[in-house]
Amino acid sequence: MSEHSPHDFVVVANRLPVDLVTPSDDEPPQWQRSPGGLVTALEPVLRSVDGAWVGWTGTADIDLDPFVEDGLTLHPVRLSESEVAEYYEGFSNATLWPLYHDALVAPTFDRRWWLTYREVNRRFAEATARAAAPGATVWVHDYQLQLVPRMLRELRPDVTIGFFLHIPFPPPELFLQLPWRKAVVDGLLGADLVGFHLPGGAENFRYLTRRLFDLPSTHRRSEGGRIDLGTRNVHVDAFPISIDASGLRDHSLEPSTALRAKQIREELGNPEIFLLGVDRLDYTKGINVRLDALRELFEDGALDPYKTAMVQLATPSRERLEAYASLRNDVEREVGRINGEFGRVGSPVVHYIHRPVARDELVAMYAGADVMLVTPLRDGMNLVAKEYVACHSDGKGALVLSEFAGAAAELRRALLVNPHDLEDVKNAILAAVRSDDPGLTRRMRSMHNQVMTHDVDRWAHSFLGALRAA
Ligand code: ADQ
Repeated sequence: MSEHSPHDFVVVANRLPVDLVTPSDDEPPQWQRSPGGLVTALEPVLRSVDGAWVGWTGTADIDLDPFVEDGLTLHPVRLSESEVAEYYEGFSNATLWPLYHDALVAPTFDRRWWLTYREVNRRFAEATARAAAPGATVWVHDYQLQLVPRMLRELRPDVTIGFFLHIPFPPPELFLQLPWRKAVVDGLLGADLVGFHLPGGAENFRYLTRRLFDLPSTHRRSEGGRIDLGTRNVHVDAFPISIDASGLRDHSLEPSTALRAKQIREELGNPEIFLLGVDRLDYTKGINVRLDALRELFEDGALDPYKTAMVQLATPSRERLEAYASLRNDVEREVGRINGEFGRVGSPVVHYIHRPVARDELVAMYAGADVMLVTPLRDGMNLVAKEYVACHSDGKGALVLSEFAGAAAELRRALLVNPHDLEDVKNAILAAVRSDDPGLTRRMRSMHNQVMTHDVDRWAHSFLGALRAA
């Protein structure tokens, strides 16, 4: 089948699963697969039903026809420079992102951004309508595209539409601040199934449909929520996302991983305790929470800085936004402060890397770290916590995990902390560094089993199964 003929299964996401990269000035740009969990989960489904993927290339002002890359049919959506600023950086990342994450940073409400968000959502809906075969199944992803389900249903009443939100769906009193709240809820109600990471998100959404549109709904444990629109029903439920757990476990068990993990420890100066943080540099991730806790533990004399090393990987993210630039300053100041007070020549305490790290290196870090610090102030799920656990079939290591990460609902045996309570975080770190504690091994084994049996494949199938049933 050619890339121009319609497809029975279509994934719609802000970004395509490939990035346009230019290796050097003399070479033409090439497509590189971005190996995210979503692609890993959906690739087999896409291949088995001859599916297509609709999304933006990540570069402004590129006009491309649908094309096939590595066997996947891709339908690029064009965004202009100003649309990137208003739809993506503006409404998506400076309005919705902070609003949905407890308004940790004040959301900006800008009417222009909203109009552009609507316009771009329409373009995605139109591209999807062209890509979908009669009666196709369409799976729309995330907060950038909440109006697509309604717009697509108007264009193509024959298709089945699922929507999944990757970030938290906020409590009603926060969501109701949004001047365009009715339009967003109505946009989502265009879907047959709306999925969230947690039951709380689904409940918040169901409450809002009652409050804003007076829609009756029911909830049963076995079948989730059902909102009655009169002419049809919209199903809402929780589907906690996961990772390619066995792929990651196998990677962690390769001899080259063990070798690299040992080298990393040596490069860190063979510390007794190796702590790790891995995040996008985002204000929701609570990077300073763990740095503050660590500094205080050194100040109190509870931890010895000469025997401790921490690696903080922080991928650059949304750098043109003010809140992100100022977060970067704060994190870098705190890293400098700790190293200034407690580091020695040739051996800093905190090793901070503001770059994405290759997968092999990341897995070696996960496998080698004694303690993983995951302390977001709010996080939809947090895949890093699950990735660390998948790399510990050996039962070693300890996970300090924020109660405000979606992952805490499944990883109940982590050392759970309230990231707003610094004493709580410090105590958990102290409990985590007791590597001779057999209780830590029991915790890790139980979490490892949980992650191995609840992988991303199971997530995708459970969502698509529910969509078929809806
Ligand atoms: P994110 O906010 O991006 O995702 P997360 O779930 O932790 O957060 O995923 C980050 C991914 O990037 C992980 O796979 C991690 O390995 C990788 N990564 C992070 N830093 C890296 C680095 N320095 N080098 C290489 N790789 C790095 C959003 C939501 C989450 C939700 C996911 C999936 O905010 O809550 O879990 O979507 O739904």
